[in-house]
Amino acid sequence: MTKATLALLIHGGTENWSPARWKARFDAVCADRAVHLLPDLALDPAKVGYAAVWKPQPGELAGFPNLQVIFNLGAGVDALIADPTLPKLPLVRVAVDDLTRRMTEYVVLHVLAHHRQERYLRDSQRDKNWAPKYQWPASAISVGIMGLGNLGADAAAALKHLGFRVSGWSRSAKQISGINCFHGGAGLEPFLRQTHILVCLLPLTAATRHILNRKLFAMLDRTGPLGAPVVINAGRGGLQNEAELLDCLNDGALGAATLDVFETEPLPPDSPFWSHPKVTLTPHNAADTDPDAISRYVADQIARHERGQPLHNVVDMTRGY
Ligand code: NDP
Ligand code: OXD
Repeated sequence: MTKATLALLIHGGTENWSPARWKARFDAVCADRAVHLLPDLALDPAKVGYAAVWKPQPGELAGFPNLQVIFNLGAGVDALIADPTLPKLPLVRVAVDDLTRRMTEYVVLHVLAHHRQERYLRDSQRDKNWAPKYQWPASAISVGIMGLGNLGADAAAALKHLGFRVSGWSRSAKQISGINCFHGGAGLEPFLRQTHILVCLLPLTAATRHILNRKLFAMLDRTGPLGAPVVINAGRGGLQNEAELLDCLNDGALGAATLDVFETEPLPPDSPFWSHPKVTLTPHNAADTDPDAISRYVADQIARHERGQPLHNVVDMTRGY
């Protein structure tokens, strides 16, 4: 029997999102299944059973009468959920070790950069200034992670291993060995009050939009060795109120920020974040989705589905993640 076709719909515009590269990887792992890159006028829409997508335009997934499952090629599904034309089918998101490890690398890199005073040291090198500052132990710094899902929990474990005091905040209650866990509305303030470096790995939902704002920053602990609280956001740009974030950096409510994500991406050239002296900026590549790892993940999930087994990591449309 001919297997249902997998349609690939990829808009990205960056090196990692080369449609041809993704097609080659999917061809390799779906050897007995037709894989088509959309748009493809020669493709019979009735043959498409699965779609693997990155940033589809509204309406692009309509018109496939036999579509069964949509696979998002990333972890964050906010843009897909916001599309009212999205077919009402299981939507599967990425949750693979490869992506998780990449995010943990990013979080560790930037927590360490703040903790080890990288900005001061690079400035000192430029100025030929041999003036070491006291180096606090990691145990003097409390890192608070918003979001204790696949990414947050792994980053928390790595930071704990390095000796930081680590806490986390999630929607539901959790018990994670060595991590001080808070949850829900009531847990937010106590979580913030003891946090020096705030790492945001939340999904963007109606409940989390603009959660990173002045009121929240004002609750962070200012008494730590870094002098003022630091924010690292690698979740989504819509989590931060950018005007308030800038004001807080300018007036000292925040000491520094590392930002991988922005409300408008690519970040416009006139954005003040580009040249802000307290901002370390990366172009939404904290954790790239790797075509090798993700194509295998999707192929495995399709095989499970066709054996009648449940799909993993299906998005809960009511929660929004
Ligand atoms: P998960 O769904 O595994 O985890 C999400 C976490 O956020 C959970 O702990 C969840 O709580 C918590 N959460 C959600 N809503 C709330 C809320 N209202 N209040 C408190 N906690 C909440 O997601 P991942 O860890 O896989 O990914 C997180 C996000 O990271 C993605 O949605 C995406 O936006 C972003 N991302 C960014 C990348 C980048 O390169 N910059 C790459 C990959 C992902 P609970 O556990 O109780 O459900
Ligand atoms: C993702 C991302 O959601 O790259 O995977 O942001």
